[in-house]
Amino acid sequence: SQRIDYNGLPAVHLCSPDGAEAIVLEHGGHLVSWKPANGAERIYMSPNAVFKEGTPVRGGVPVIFPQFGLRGPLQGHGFARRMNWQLVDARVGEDYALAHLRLSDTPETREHWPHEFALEIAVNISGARLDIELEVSNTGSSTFDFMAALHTYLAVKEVEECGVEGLSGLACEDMLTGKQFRETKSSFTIDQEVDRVYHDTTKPLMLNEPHRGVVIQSENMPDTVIWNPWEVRCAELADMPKDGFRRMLCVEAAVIRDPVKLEPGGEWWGRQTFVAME
Ligand code: TA6
Repeated sequence: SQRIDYNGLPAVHLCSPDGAEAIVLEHGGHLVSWKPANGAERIYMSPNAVFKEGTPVRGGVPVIFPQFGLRGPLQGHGFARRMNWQLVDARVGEDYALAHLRLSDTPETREHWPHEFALEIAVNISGARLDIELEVSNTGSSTFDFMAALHTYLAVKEVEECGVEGLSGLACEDMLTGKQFRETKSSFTIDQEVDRVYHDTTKPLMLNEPHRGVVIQSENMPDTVIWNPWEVRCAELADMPKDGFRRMLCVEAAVIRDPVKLEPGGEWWGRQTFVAME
C-alpha cells in the first residue's frame, strides 16, 4: 500500500496480498476505486468528476455528514465530503489491507456546525469483500444530532439490466413524489429516475447484473437510499457525462429518518459491507 497522487489529490492505494485493491482520497475520506481479488472495478467514478479542494467528487463513496441532502440548514449533504481528511493509518496483513482516515472539527466546520467532533473512516479490503466503517465521536461538551450516509456509487455495465433484491416488504419514502409506500416487488428494476429512502433495511441486499452481482449489507445504518438520476437529471449534472446514469447505481447505507443523538464523550459507528460475486 502506498501514497499516490490521484488526479492531483493525495490518496492511498491499498493492495491486499490476495489481489484486492482500493484507492481512498484524503479529500472527503472518499473511496474512489475498489477491485475485489481477481475482479474488475466495482465503483463508478464519473469521467467528468472535479478533483478540487472544497468540491464534492462525483462517484466513489462520498461520506455524508452531518446532514443528508437538504434536510436541514447546511449545504447539500453536509460538509464532510468537501473537507480534507487525514490518513492516520494504512496497514497490510496476510489477506487484507486497510486504511483509517480522520476528520476533526476546525474553525471552518464550526462555522457551518457549532460542534466538536471526530470522524473516522475505516476502509478494509480482503478477497471479494469491502468494509467501509464510519465512526463519529462527540469530543465537545454539548449533545448533537446528525445524519450520515455512505453515498456509494456502484459501477454497472447497463443499469436497465440490473435488479435490486431484498427490499420487498420495506417501508419506503419516494423522494420524487413525496409519497410513502411499502415495497411489494421482490426484484426492483431501474428504468427511470429513482430517488428512494427505504427504512429498516437490516437484511442483505443483492444488486444483480447479467453475469455478476454484489451483496450489500449495512449495520447501524437503518436506511438505504437507491438513487439514479436517469437521463434528464443526469444532463443537469455538470460533472456527469450524458450517458453516465447508465453506468451507475447508488446504493447508500444511511441514517436519515431518525438522526443519531450523541452526548458528550459518546461514540457511534455504522458500516456498509460489499461482497462481489463474479
Ligand atoms: O442520495 C440521493 C441524493 O440525495 C439525490 O437526491 C441526488 O441529488 C444525489 O443525492 C446527489 O447529490 P449531490 O449533492 O451529490 O449532487
